[in-house]
Amino acid sequence: MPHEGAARALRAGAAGAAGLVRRGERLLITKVATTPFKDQRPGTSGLRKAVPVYQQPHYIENFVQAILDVADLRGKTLVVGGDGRFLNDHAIQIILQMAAAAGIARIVVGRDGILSTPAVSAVIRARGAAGGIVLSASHNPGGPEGDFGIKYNAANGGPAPESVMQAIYERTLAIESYSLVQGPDLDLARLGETKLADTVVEVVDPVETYVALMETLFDFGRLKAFLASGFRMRFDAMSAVTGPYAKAIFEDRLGAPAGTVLNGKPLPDFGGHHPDPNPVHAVELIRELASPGAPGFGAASDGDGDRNLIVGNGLVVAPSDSLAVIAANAHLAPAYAGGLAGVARSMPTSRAVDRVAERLGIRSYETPTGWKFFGNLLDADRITLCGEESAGTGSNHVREKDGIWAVLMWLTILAERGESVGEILRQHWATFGRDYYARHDYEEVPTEAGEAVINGLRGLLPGLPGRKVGGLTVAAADEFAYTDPVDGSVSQRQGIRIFFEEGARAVFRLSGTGTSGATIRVYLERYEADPSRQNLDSGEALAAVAAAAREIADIQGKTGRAGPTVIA
Ligand code: VG1
Ligand code: CO
Repeated sequence: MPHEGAARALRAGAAGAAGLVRRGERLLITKVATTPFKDQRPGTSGLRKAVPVYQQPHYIENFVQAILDVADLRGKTLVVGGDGRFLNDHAIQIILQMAAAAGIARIVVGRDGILSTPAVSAVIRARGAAGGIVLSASHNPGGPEGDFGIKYNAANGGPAPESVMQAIYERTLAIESYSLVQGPDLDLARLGETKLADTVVEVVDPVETYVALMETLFDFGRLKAFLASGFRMRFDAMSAVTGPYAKAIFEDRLGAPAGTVLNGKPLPDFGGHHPDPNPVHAVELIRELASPGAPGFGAASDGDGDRNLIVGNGLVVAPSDSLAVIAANAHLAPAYAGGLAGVARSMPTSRAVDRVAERLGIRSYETPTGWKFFGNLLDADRITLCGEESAGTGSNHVREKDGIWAVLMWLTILAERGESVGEILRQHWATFGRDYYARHDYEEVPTEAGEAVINGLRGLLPGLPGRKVGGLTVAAADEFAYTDPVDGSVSQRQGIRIFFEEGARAVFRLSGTGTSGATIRVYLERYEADPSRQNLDSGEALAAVAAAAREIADIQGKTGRAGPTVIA
């Protein structure tokens, strides 16, 4: 019995397609006529849309065919997996059938269609695959009313570069047909190999390769002894993909007691929650860590396992600070004991990691938002660590950000230093200064209003230097553009930056992952070198720069919004 998608495709094929084009003993490729969708332009991280958009006939197939046409994977190996959200299993069967029709030699797929984003990256690299398809809308909610997404990763294990994603988009605008091998759904619950036409489909344990990689980076014996000594932690998998990974690592390998991993079963709708590890959606974990007798370390990851949140007793570590602390302490983990080649951060990420790099005498690169911009720097060994303010940190072990890796890094730092999360953070600030940081999001504003804010700021740029706003003076202002130092490719219009003389900065950009209207992101930071002023509430510390940003951008005038919908 063909699954719904194939049945739909076959009906569509009967209606107006070229029909069956090749008939072999076990090979039956169906070519289905289709017409382009105009909205399949990938954003910051693949093609992310509301589930009903993806449920339109041909929608998944068109985009997958565009990937297969551009990537040319004939005779090669492809890795496929996702975060288990609604549509994951349906889309995976379509991808298998289409990949077989495209002549891919071997498809490595996680059991039950499950692989976290960093695990896909690890498997691509371990298996020498030519690429991977990741099914996820990351931290966006799932379920029939939620979001779905398709990402394409290249042979280095990382998100395909902009030029490839642009070519895929252009292909979606010209597509006239797609091809698939008909057949019943494959059983993805059983490990091992089956064949779909001439293609080998290999179902693998989603956790194994990833856990083996972590064991090469960290001293598991040391961490196990630390947890056995009575140190307690909590990991909130948010009913998303990291549950099985976290249980295998923290409970099975490192011996933390059962129950250390919360919400450890991946659910198609994430239990109705946002699998977003931020202070709003991880509020229960934060509350538990603040209660008397709580464990000393809390962490959470997102839908697809690439983000992380680090929580101490009564405090949450800002992701930009976490990147800086990891950079300053990386030598404590075996894989990084020899030092770092360099570090990188996305432009809106605070400059805290730059201060560490300066002290270490290594280079800090500033890239546009999105992990794909770190790939070349990692491949060329210019950097070892990188991260983003949006709760992503990672290293050269894969080419994605990696939530559990960051947690193991922090656990290592806690074990080696024997201090609390709060003590480590305060000492870091005392040494390097503190970069107070916040992001204000204005979600679901009309697209034109979002563009009006950015266009308005662009027009103001030449006149901004010297302007005094709410007690601050603009020192410089520009629109960020990036020239990749490895391949020379240029990415324009990556965000408006306003620098103030008082050590503050405001950055404005539009989100490239939202699925309805525009989301304006305003990133605020202010440097404080004086330890006696490093324990302010960050809202208070950033009040002046927030007010200046609001006034300069005239967000209220252009959008009608008096304030942000989310403060992260
Ligand atoms: C957001 C974050 C960005 C991150 C991207 C994908 O993009 O800001 O830092 O790389 O999400 O992360 P945007 O364009 O909405 O600001 V994930 O974990 O959602 O794949
Ligand atoms: Co994610």
